[in-house]
Amino acid sequence: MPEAVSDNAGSTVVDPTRPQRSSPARAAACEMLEIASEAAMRLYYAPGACSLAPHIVLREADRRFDLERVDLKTHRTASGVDFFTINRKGYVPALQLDGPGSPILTEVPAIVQYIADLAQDERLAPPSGTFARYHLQEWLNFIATELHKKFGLLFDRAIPAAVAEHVRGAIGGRLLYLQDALDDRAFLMGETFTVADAYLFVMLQWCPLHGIDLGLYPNLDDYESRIARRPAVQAALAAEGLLEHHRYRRSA
Ligand SMILES: N[C@@H](CCC(=O)N[C@@H](CS)C(=O)NCC(=O)O)C(=O)O
Repeated sequence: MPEAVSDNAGSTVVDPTRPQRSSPARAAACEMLEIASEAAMRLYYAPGACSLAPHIVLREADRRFDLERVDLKTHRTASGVDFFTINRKGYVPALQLDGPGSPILTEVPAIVQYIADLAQDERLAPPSGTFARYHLQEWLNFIATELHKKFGLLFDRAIPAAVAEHVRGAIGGRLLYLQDALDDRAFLMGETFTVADAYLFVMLQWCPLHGIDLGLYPNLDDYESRIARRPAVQAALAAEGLLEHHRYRRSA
């Protein structure tokens, strides 16, 4: 993995080492993605939030990027900027494509696909227009709507206990589906880690926070553990200060 360097503003800079996998479809797509071809992107994140998914993907793709932390209570960034001026929706992640004043991309599924396309790495996302790409989007949408949105309710301490219990049950049903899906494959799309796995990994980190025992879903438990060992994932967890809290870290 490239070495990460932190500055005093809560930013991290990662040295570039780009994969060279390419295809004609990829090359065509990348012509439209020139905007951030070599520039350092900036990911606005909060530790352990869904922004961890694009953070992992940036590292898997060996992209050069800066990290800037956002305080989700005050909506201020580490450098003191009102985060609503960066993302009018006020939530992380937000990816600034090319330095101050450049376009901002939001929404996890859009950001992770953008990074994969820039990296020209067909391991992270199949080429646009292929059936496999729609299959990847099927997973991203499933994670966003069937897991992420439901977990969002559980993070809201104001919801009544009975509603929380109902939501936990609904999440459990989706985890059961994933448990079955992972019966015959290592990752959601098959034998290769994709951006959908980065997103699902983050959802699985939230299970123990809400009393959901991953041990009830052995395939998912193994999957989480396998992904956690990836160098890019370890680096992202470390950069967000999460390594010591990670559920699979065991003391000697
Ligand atoms: N639909 C958004 C959801 C993003 C989201 O829920 N972000 C949470 C953290 S996981 C957040 O920043 N919440 C704070 C807020 O909404 O003010 C996406 O896919 O990016």
